[in-house]
Amino acid sequence: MSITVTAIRRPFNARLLYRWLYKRLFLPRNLVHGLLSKAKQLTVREQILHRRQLAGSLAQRQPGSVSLIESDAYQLFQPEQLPGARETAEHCVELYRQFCAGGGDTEALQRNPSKRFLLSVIAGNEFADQSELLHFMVSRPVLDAVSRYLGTIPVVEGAALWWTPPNESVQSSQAWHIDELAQRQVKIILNCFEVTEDQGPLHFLPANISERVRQLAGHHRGRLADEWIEQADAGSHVRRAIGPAGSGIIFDSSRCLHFGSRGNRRDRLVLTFHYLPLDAPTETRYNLRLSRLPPGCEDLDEVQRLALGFS
Ligand SMILES: O=C(O)CCC(=O)C(=O)O
Repeated sequence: MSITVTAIRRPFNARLLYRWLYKRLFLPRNLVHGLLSKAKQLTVREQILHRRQLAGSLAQRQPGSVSLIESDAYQLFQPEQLPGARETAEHCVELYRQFCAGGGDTEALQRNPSKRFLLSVIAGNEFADQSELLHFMVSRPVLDAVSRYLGTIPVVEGAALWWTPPNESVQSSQAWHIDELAQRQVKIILNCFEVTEDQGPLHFLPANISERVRQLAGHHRGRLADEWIEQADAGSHVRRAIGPAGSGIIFDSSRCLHFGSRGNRRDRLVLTFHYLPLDAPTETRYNLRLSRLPPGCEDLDEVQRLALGFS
């Protein structure tokens, strides 16, 4: 039986409005989040309900599969724990090789002379013809774990293949921060090369420790100085996403303090993508919003299609 697949109605893109309210007018984050989420809910009420119900009816977690628990909101994983992780990492390395062969690396460095980190090899809708990678992003063990944690079937809102060359800067996401664009979201960072200590691995704190540190520091927005981690006696809780190609981390980047790409002495290549509720307040700059289901994705089930924005 053939089914008709159509792009679902998506709420309006609130990025400009969010930036204006939060960054220009400096309104409190909770207020901005609440306003924008409410406005979005009005436009897609039925879908939100459907996604919540579907998330509630998911089967129990299989022993050994990934999961996120409320208190610490992260899980490090090894390649064998996530089906397809190793192959996905290999595929990304091939894309990076093609990027370099076409001079993309030189161009990216010239375009960003003062930013030698998280340079996009591909980003956002450029994933439209990467059906293998899209399959990995919506693979059921991960999607189910995320849906249980968020209480809804989310959308894969953004994706990027990031390359970080050697650098010595400490700016922007190289300093401790949370991702401020939602109250909760789940991000995956997949190591595509083996990542060791000298490749600027992601450093992070579990959510409950992050909350304690932020409270002590009175942190509401922006970056947090390293000293606060020591002051809060949280140094021993810092974790690193180090490991072979295909290893990585799944975590709530809006609750877990983190930074990465700091002090690289060697290149690092990571695939990142993240899941947000449909009514999340705002979008990222590497937004994935596909207008039609990409060829090669016809076999996806309903939950997976919803995560890519299709009925
Ligand atoms: O891995 C990194 O370099 C940092 C990533 C990061 O901060 C983020 O994805 O929000």
